[in-house]
Amino acid sequence: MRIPKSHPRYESLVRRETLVRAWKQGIVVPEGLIAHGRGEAFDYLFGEETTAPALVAEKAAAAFLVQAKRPVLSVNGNVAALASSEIAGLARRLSAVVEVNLFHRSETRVRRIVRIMRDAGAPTVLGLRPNATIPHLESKRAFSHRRGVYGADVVLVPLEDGDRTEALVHMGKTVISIDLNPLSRTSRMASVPIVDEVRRALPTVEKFVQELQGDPEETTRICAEYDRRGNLAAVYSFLEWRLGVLTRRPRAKPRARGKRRTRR
Ligand code: PTJ
Repeated sequence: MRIPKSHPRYESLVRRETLVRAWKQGIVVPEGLIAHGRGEAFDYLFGEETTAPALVAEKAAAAFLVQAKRPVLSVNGNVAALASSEIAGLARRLSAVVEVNLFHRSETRVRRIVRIMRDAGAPTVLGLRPNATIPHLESKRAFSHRRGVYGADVVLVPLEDGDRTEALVHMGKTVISIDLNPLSRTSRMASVPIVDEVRRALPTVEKFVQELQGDPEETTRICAEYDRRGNLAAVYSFLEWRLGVLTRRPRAKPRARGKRRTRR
């Protein structure tokens, strides 16, 4: 479908079309379209902008990624469809491994997504022939790689499910999530929950990585001072404030139509 550029929701409609195309190509699963709708609903509440608390989390995420010895970026169908070049850019900057890790796993889908990530320029992309299993995880997300998520010290998990986030945290990893739903188990379990849209969050994290790579003192300070509870509380306060603003906004007066009524 051709979307006119003048449409007030052009960006959002293009993103939907991208996902539908990726679904037709067998990259995104139907459940991924549902997940996207949930994300969009939360993004409306945030005003479709990166909030101040999200920016703080994005800087903290960058600091943990810069300090990491074995950083790994996890990619699923939605992320490959929406943000392959952003993930590849971040992977290059960090010399990080990308692992394709799917909830609705099939070898065909993994192969397709590995190819997308390689074409986008990610230096090392794992996913096929997993050689490790994440403990206490019953879904197919458990299939992993020793050089990938399984062996990582810091893992970035955009659009994740709560089970794996919890399992990775229990393995002692620093888990950075990107999820527009601040109430999801992922956001509540992650070591650094970023509550922002994936395509807005990733370039911002990369920009902070670039800054912090030249500033080890500041990187150490941010990692030491980051307060995940305080940051999530700030996200909830932001939502409260925004809903309050929307409730109090005065209604526009209806325009008078036709003849003006004369007062008697
Ligand atoms: O490709 P697969 O097989 O690994 O499956 C991928 C999905 C996304 C279907 C799977 O991981 C899943 O079911 O995820 P959930 O549990 O629905 O969680 C996805 C979360 O991502 C939800 O909380 C959404 O609010 C959030 N989300 C959706 N779109 C975006 C988003 N967060 C940030 N940016 C988005 N564009």
